Amino acid sequence: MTNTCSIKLFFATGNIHKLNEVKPIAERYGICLEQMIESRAKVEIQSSDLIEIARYAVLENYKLFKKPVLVEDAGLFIEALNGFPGPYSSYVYKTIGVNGILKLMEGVDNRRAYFMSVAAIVYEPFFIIETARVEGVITKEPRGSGGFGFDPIFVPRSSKKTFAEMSIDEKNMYSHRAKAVSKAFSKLVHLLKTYNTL
Ligand code: ITT
Repeated sequence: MTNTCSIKLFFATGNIHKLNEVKPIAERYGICLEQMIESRAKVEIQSSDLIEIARYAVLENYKLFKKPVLVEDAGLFIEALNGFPGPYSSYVYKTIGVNGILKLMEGVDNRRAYFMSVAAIVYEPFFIIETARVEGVITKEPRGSGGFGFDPIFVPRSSKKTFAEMSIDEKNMYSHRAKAVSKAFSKLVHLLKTYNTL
């Protein structure tokens, strides 16, 4: 790992919280992240597979902008709801939201759930895709005001706090996103070193 910024990556996301979470992790690998602010920052397809969504988005962004690009796609998978909302998390959050999920979970004892993240990078000539998940439980009430999305109702295993009750650094110690992007950044640095481009 290095502390200087020797690699630049454009993060294709419309979500500033994701950028704020990933930036400090990228810096540890000597990677400077810049948000891709062009109007088609994130090209999405509807698919039931997060890996397919991330792969398509990163390749489309690279084709359009010809810049080294990172895409990170995530979803919440609730066991008692057969993995719902999963790849539809964004739409479900915008429509029924946190309270809608809590309503669907009323009277349900099995609160187990996980977040999954897929981090995909195109950095010519390399294509990297890494996944990670964090297991946890869905609370009965929303708690905390930090973070975004379903953070107020998710408690990762071995913590008592919801993601929304944590600082960014604390969330990054547990999160699906921190794990997936760390794996992808580590692989990128390794490839660049191996091929003497760093
Ligand atoms: P992009 O522009 O990067 O696509 P997004 O907000 O649409 O940003 P995702 O597609 O990765 O993000 O995630 C889909 C939804 O899943 C997101 O809107 C949240 O509601 C939820 N989600 C994903 N990661 C989360 C996290 O770390 N904490 C809470 N909710 C999360």
